[in-house]
This record gives sequence, structure tokens and C-alpha cells, in this order.
Amino acid sequence: MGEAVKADLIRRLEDKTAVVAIMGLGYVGLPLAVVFANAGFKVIGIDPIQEKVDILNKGESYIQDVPTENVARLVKAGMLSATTDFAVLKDVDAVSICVPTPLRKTGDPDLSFIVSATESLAPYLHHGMVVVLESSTYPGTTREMVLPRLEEVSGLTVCEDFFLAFSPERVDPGREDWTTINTPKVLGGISNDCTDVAAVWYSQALEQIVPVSSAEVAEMAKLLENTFRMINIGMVNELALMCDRLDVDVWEVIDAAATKPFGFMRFNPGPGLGGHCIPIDPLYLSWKLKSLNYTARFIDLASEINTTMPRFTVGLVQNALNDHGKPVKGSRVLVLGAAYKPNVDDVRESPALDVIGLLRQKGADIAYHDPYIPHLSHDDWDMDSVPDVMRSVSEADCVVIVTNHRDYDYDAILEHAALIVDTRNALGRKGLNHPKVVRL
Ligand code: SAJ
Repeated sequence: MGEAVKADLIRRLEDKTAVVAIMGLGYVGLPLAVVFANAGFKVIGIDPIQEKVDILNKGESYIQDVPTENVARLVKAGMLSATTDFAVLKDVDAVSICVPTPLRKTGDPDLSFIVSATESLAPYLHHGMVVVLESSTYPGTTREMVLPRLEEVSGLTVCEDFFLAFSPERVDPGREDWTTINTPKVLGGISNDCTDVAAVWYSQALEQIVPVSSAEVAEMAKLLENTFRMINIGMVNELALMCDRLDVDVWEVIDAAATKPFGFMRFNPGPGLGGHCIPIDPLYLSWKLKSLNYTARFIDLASEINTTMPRFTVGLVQNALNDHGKPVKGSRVLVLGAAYKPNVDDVRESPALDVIGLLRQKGADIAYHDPYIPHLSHDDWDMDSVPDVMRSVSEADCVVIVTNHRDYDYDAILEHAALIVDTRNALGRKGLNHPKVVRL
């Protein structure tokens, strides 16, 4: 039975008569939906948020990296549509689940979105379907959390009646050179047949598929990628703390080390670690290992250092103002850049939120500017981005560069600000040993 089901599904994937659904239309799901539709599949996007569905069905995009004209063309051609109704899945052959995997307030993984998507899919699972989970999660999730729920509700058997795999997303928001299409895609199934079917599907639209022997290998590969970044960023953040005590400029040190043409990879210190991936995915791994009585010490240490950086940044501001005879309390402090990294419109886990909150607690007259983020709300405060950034720069007692967007005129900021704390080396060597610049 399984071979016939597999062969028929592969045929429909290869001739693109298979109907595709993408569950979760965020920064991963929407680009993937557009890629599959561009490849010739009829794609149905499914998302519980009606506003997103309405925007897409009007032929518009709400994701910075997905041009509206691409969505408009595909919607007009009938290749892409969106709905909140999971019942469409009964006529779908290939489903990719691209839902968030955040942390709970307790710091534990929050798999509720994966469970919800799986339980929404299960009643409509039918013979000849392939399901791929893309959400970053701990090794074992696909086999232990997704598979049982699909089989129990549907009564179907994986590898016989349907196929299930994991394929981690590698979307780097704001990046234009590596995209969903040309970034190699790791993919591992519950079985070899599952890997084969999912690889045939994805290879119809993506340039390079990297099949691995199991879903667990694919899940772990993703966590290695992001843990690698988180730990190395933590290491250079600790280097910044060391250089502060040694009165050595950490940026000069890193610039010098980075001239080594082999055996070194540059990472930069900063005011903290933001985004919905790098600070979070490694903690899925350390949480899983704790359940196996193993302590992932590198992850825990890096996370501890990264989370101290906002407070260290505020200390730099406090000392800089003090050196100018001004208390933090009552001083006008302008934070430049609220997004979690340059040139994106996302504030999730942004260190700017912590820096602003800490400065508020110290009584600073705080304001922010971010060309991508018109409004901020967090904990018990909210505020709008100042309308005239250069006026606010010139009026501030201290300007803190938290996110070095390319939109800023850093020469003008250096000229007009009274005092600058540069946490991103945004001013470059012009800020080195400058009387009104304090560098991280
Ligand atoms: N950061 C530093 N120092 C660095 C690099 C980054 O402080 O040297 C900070 C950034 O400011 C940001 C955070 O770390 O706050 C995360 O930065 P990121 O460049 O890792 O960006 P993300 O989280 O948007 O995207 C990453 C992807 N980045 C790269 O590969 C460059 C990739 O790991 C994943 O595709 C993506 O997370 C994901 O979805 O997992």
C-alpha cells in the first residue's frame, strides 16, 4: 500500500498538480508560500489571524522581505490564496507548518503553536499527504509531539498512508543575498520514505535540498546553527566586558583579530541579543537536555552573559552622563534604533526594550527613534518614535546607538550630539578616542 501511495504522491508533486498549504504566514511561511506558488503549485496559506488573510487576498504583503507585487501577481493568477479555515486541508496534498516556537515566561519551550497547528491539521489528514514541520524546536518534537497526534486522530499510519518530515527554516530577515530559494535546505523524515517524498516536494521549488537520515538530525542541525551564533556572540560580549576592565577598545581588538584569513570568524558585541531565534532556539536544546539530566553549560553561560548586556549598556550611559556632571535622573536620553538588528522592522526580544526599561527605572527622560518602528509598547510603558530625529539628537543629554540602521547619518549625529554611547561601533573609527563618544 505504502509504495503505491508514495508513487502517486511523488507523481503529483513532480507534475505540480499537488495542492500545497502553508500553515503560519509569518516571516518564514509567507516567503515559502510565494516560492512554492512561483514554482507552479497552487498554494493556500492558512493563518488564524483574519487581518493577515485579508491583506494577502487583496494581493498585498505585510512581510518586509516579500514584495507586494509578488503577492499581487500570484493572487491574481489564482496561484496563491489565504484562509483561516483549516477545512481546506481535506483537499491539500502537501502541508508545511511554519508556526512560532517562543519561550514561556518560565523560560521553558512553548510548543502550543505546534500542537495547535497539528491538532487543526489532524482531522483533515488523508491518504497521500506529506507534512513538513519547519518551526525550530528540540530534537524529537516531530516524532514525539506531531506524529502521535496525526496518527491518533486520523487513524492513518505514517510512511504507509502519509509522510512526515522536519526541515528547519533558515530565513535571515533583511538579507538579500541568501533567500528562501537559494539557501540550502536541510530535511529529515520519520523514515527514509518520508525523507524521499518531502525532498521531492521541496526540490520542485528550492535550489538545494540536504537530506539527512532522520527528523532528529534535521532538528538538531538547526539548533547547532543558532547555538553556534548565540555562544559566539556571548563570547565576544564577554570580551567586551573584559576590555572594559582592561581599558582596551574591544572593536579595535576584533578588527585586528578579524584580519586573520583563516581560523577566525567575526562576531560583534552589542547591547544584548534579540530576535525570535538566536536567543531562544538554544534554550530549547538546553531544556531538552535538562530532561535527560545533562546541563548544556555553554548555552547557559552564553545566555547569562548576553542577558547582562542591556544592564551593562545602561551602566555606560550612567557613567558617561556622570562624567559630564549629569545624573541619569532627569537627563534627556535618546535611544537610536529599537529593532532587534539593523534594517528590520521587528522588535521581538530586542535589547532596546530592556535598555529603555532600565533607563526609565533610573528616572531618565527617555525617548527613542527608529525609522522602522513607529511605536513601542512593552511591560508598563509605551511611546512613539520621535518625529524629528536630528532635533532630538541635538537636544539630548545623551544619545545611545542601540541598533545601527543604515538609514542614520552618523556623521551628522556625531556633529550634533552632546554625548554618544555607541554600542554597535556605528561611528566606526571616528568614534575611537572621541571626547564625546563612549564605545561599548
Ligand atoms: N548579534 C550580535 N552580534 C553579532 C551578530 C548578531 O550581537 O555578531 C545580535 C543581533 O544584533 C541580533 C541577534 O544577535 O540582536 C540575532 O542576530 P542574527 O544576525 O543572528 O539575526 P536573526 O536572528 O534575524 O537571524 C538568524 C539567522 N542569521 C544568520 O544566519 C546571520 C539565522 O541564524 C537563522 O536563519 C535565523 O536566525 C532563524 O530563523 O533561526
